[in-house]
Amino acid sequence: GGSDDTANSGGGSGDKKIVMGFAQVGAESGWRTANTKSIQESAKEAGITLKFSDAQQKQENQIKAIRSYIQQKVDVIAFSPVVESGWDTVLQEAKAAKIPVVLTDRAVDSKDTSLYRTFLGSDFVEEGKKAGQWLVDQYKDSKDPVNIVQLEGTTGSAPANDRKSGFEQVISADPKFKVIASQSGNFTRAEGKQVMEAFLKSNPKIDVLWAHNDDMGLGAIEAIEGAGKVPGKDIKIITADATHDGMQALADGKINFIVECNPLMGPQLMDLAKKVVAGETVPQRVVTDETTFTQEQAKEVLPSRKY
Ligand code: GZL
Ligand code: ZN
Repeated sequence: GGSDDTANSGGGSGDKKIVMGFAQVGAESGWRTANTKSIQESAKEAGITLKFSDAQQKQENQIKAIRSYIQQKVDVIAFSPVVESGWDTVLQEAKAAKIPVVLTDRAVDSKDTSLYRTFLGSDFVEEGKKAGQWLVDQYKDSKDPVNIVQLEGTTGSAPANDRKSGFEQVISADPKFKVIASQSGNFTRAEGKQVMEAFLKSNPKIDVLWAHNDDMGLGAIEAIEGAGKVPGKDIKIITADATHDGMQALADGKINFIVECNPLMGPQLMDLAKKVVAGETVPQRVVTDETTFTQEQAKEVLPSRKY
């Protein structure tokens, strides 16, 4: 579709279509699906040619994809690093090839911040703190121990590391809060269900589940109901993301609180990419705008949610 600009022999850099290589994590969750849709739609709207790859949550596949974009001499590379570590080599190759890199969604722990132009994504520590604060407020009048189980995101990923540390920072203020079990469910519904089944078998008294995304929380709900307990009542549930299925469970009373993580970063990404390709300086860090939802708020906003 659109006008065929190859016919336009202007030749000026202004009218050459920007080619972006995007190395996506995978298709592991409802959040990821919404994120991919936002990126693909925004590229079209921005007139940017998008080369897109799905790494099935494997770092070596993302590295392969980035290397292929370097070979193809794309104008800009963007990706969401599945884990924080192990990126310096391939990012140095992109730098040597003079291809700017934009980080979206997840962070890398590279010390050399010249390896990427900007990092556009949520503050996951903040998200963890919001989850912890809700719990502190819920139990402010009780002295009894609160037994918490935690379904962590993908091992080594920024959201898993940072949501865990933000949450634990806040609840550590009161020793009644006890994280009695904590394990990765790799951000998927199936693994969230499996791990929750194991938690239920080995822990007779679980008061709260903190799941690092809706999908693991929804899998855990199946496990909780399978064990004859009532999610949202016998076991309070907090999740992150606020995707449609999570918000539906929140409205239905099976989840108690959701910390939003906004996946709709496509428009900002395309805007940043144009600036970076044009050689303009961009902020090193762009933090995503997002909020939290109670059961009442979920009922109100569900009809107007985009994902
Ligand atoms: C967070 C994102 C996480 C989501 C999960 O920004 O990286 O990955 O919370 C997704 O749903 O799998
Ligand atoms: Zn980190």
